[in-house]
Amino acid sequence: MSDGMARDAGGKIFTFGSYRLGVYGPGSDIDTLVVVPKHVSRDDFFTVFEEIIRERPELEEITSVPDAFVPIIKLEFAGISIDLIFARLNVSRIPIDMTLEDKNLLRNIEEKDMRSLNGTRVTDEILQLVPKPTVFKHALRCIKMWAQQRAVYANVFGFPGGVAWAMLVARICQLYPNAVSAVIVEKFFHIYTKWNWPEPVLLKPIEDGPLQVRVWNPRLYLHDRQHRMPVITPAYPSMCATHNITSSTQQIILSELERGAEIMNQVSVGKKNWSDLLERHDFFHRYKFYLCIVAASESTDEEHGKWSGMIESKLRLLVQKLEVTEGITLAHPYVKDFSNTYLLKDNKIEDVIDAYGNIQGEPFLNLLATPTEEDKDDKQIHLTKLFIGLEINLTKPMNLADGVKKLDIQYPCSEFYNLCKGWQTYDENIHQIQIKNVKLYDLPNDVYVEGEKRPIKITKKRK
Ligand code: 3AT
Ligand code: MN
Ligand code: MN
Repeated sequence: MSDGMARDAGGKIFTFGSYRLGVYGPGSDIDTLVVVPKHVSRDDFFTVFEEIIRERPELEEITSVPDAFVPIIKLEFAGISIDLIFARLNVSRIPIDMTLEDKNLLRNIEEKDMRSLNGTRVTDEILQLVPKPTVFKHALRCIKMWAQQRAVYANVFGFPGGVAWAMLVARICQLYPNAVSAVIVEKFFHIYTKWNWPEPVLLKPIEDGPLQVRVWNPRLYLHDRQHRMPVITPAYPSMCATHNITSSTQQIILSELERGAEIMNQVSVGKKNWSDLLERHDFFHRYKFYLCIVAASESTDEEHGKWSGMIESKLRLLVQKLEVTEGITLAHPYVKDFSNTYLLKDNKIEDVIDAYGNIQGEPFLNLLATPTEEDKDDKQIHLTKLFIGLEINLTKPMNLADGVKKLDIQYPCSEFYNLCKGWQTYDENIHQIQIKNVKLYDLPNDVYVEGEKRPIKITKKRK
């Protein structure tokens, strides 16, 4: 192809995610989609294009994952995190004024390309479907901040993620096209506390399309009928963005919405402030019993990331197993993990894992050194811990051996171990997993943020 022809064939960069929606913060990345005409291959993206980027002096870090579900190149470029994904369309030219809304663009393209296009197609449609984009953005910023503070923002752990919260806010904007952002936020809480779940939240009627792909349809698919709080993406093929919500996380989301509605009522009569709405959650004060799930590896940071990431992605399955365990009324997953790396020296790996995740182990852990640049090749252990808060009701007679009521979580835990150990690249010499019971007063110190006081046990003195 001549230079002139190549230039005419074009290509275009789109964005999606929080950057596209205009709700990014200091920690956000720029989610970017590169769209190319049919003569450019995905292979070119990961070879030719990647090399061009690698030669740039602004480049600080680069990781490419060509065989991911959505293949991606992650960059730190001039101090900015950028996620780059790629889609090749079945057209010979990509003009500069091209948009991606036409669903016929999805014809005769590969599945990976279709998945890559989805993020931009969804965010673009959301912005088109709200009456006043600026009102929407400001209201969404508030809801995002609320959801983060209240620990109900995390798709992997069974809460709505960024796209789902965006669509939930967008629907309220449609219902009140003339409202300002503060009113949208207030209506948000009032409408969703009264919503008739599992009635879906839709921004427009679900469309049919030209492809052999599944579109969300609870009448047709049992799977879709099981969605408890469906929030449906507008772009063809419509999907449910809240697939991961379980019975427990639904209960938690609903009670947070109730709290929000109540505070909004009080704000409107001047008894409370907006800052009360955005108060930090009390997850590590709220339950008497917690489970701490520890993922550990004796290998590289990157290897550990894969192992702990896999466990995180399966955590909601443990939550679902716990939910149906007798004596457990709620299994509440926390939305963040905590990680540490220690030099192993002469210590046994089992001892480190045993000490990790409760306050009793802290004196021992504090004696271990964390690796520096110098000893990065020495033997080290990477640890990640996750928490599930348990609400327990043992009023029903159960396991009455010795007349003592006891909660038995062996079965869900061993099922979870098996699930994790069934991972394709599981290696028992490298990967470890442990689930331990931790009582409220035994939680480790690092779960509390600066300025947050850990709960103190009030022991009644006998007179
Ligand atoms: P930040 O402001 O960047 O923290 P965000 O909403 O932009 O929030 P992300 O950058 O993590 O969040 O994700 C942007 C979009 O990329 C959301 C979703 O459509 C897609 N995405 C993110 N993670 C995955 C994933 N693991 N698999 C598929 N799509 C994903
Ligand atoms: Mn992003
Ligand atoms: Mn991203």
